[in-house]
Amino acid sequence: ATRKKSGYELQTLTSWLLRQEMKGEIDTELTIVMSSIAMACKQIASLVQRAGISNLTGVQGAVNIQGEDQKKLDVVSNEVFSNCLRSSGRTGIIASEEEDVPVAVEESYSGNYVVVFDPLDGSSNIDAAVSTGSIFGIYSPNDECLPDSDDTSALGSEEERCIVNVCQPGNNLLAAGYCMYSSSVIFVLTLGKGVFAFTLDPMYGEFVLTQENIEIPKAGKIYSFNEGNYQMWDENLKKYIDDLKDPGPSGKPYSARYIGSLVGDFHRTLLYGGIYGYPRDAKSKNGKLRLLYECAPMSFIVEQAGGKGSDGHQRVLDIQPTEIHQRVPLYIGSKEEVEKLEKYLA
Ligand code: AHM
Ligand code: MG
Repeated sequence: ATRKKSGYELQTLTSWLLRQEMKGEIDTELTIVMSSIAMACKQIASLVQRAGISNLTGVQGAVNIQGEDQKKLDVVSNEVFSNCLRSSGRTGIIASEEEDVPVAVEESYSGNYVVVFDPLDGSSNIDAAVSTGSIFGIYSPNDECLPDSDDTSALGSEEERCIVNVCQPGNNLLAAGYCMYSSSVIFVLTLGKGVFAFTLDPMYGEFVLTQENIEIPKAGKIYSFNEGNYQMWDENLKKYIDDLKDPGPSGKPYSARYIGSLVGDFHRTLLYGGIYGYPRDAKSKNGKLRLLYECAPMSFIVEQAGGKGSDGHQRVLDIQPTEIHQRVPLYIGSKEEVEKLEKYLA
């Protein structure tokens, strides 16, 4: 018999995950990994909100592998994320934007899942209290590189094995999501069956389900590119952007919106429609964004919402990574908008 729903019933992320587990959509292990990620995001949300107060902003001095200044909060967020995943006891390998190479979780803690993440993306926004976010993707171990016998020597070092496990195409993702630290803290998740959003209720300290089966508008007249790079772009891309600005018969050109935070720019695109792009240019032949923990998880989410994620020529999810910190151009958003751009680049 179906019980009448009381007006006071909130669906929290925890109860939603347990329901997915009962329905057989995910196993217990993945439920635990997801919960530990949610816990990490709550901790990072609190760190970001208190950043100015706790004097956590500013450069720590170290430069990460991509040659960028590492902010204190990036480092702290990376530790928070790694610690939560380790203590879940269900993660085998983790790869982070902030670490040079993926690492195997120590034997006593380790489980199966492979988790890729960017613990604090868009961190140049922190000092001005503008939106940032965390991005993650979860894979099963890559069977092709699992040892058939006890002889693991053929597989090379532990580091090599970790890299093979992590370098999987987005098509293999089991789950992906992000948490946006903005005027609200919003956790967006897909387990491969639709996209769901949960808002952190500061009163309860819990993520509460606020949007089910999100669908991105088929088209949308907002474009989100760092146009400061215009002079360095390919001619066909310049033509595309010029055409978006043409008011045409309707008298209404596209609107420009750019936060400089992938999570924030993506979240707006998901809800309002339009296109976000980070193209290749004369200086960076593969653009800026990282395939594994930025472009692939976002592409999985957008496809689950009925949109598209492309490198300009092919689906991002079809790209086989060859390196952990590989960059690819990214064009993501409403289906019709991404297809229109692909025609210009063809
Ligand atoms: P980060 O991982 O170093 O924070 O860089 C990624 C960020 C994205 O969030 C954002 O979309 C992009 O870099 C903005 O780059 P730019 O400042 O070149 O426009
Ligand atoms: Mg990043």
